[in-house]
Amino acid sequence: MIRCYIGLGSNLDNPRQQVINACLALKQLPQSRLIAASSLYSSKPVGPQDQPDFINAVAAIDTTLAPEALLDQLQAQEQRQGRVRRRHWGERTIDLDLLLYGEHCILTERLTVPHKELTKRSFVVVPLLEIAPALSLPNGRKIYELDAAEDQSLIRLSSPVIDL
Ligand code: ROI
Repeated sequence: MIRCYIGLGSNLDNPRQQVINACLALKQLPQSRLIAASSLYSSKPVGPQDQPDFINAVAAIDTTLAPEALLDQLQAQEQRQGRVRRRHWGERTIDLDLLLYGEHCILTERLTVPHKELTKRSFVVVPLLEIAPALSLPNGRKIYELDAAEDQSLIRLSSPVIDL
């Protein structure tokens, strides 16, 4: 089993419910087990500012799916939730990003792991810290050492995503 971290984000069509539904879908993934889900966070958009705030969360799963098979599953769920993407760095119904796949570094046409923007984005780092405070990146860097971990602008909503 490989421990993987998945970032969830939405700012369209009832974002809170979109993130909850995606998290419920992670619970049903084949060859996998949902290990943890963070609280929901409200975050200001990174990218164009004339779009709604996002709801973000991070989940941990253990899986025996290969990286691209996992990516297929995540993209299929995005489609099931009617993902629309109106513009680059714009609003979206649901985004499911494979952030980390164990300690592996993966660079293929479809996949860059760790996720390129992971270390810069507080909407990923802060929920990640909540569920895996001691986590290190494949390069040995602790996530609590990242500048993005200090961002105070993220608002943690009281509700946890789902019961495990
Ligand atoms: N901004 C926030 N706050 N949260 C996201 O999940 C998110 N996702 C994106 C872009 C548009 C870059 N900005 C975001 O893909």
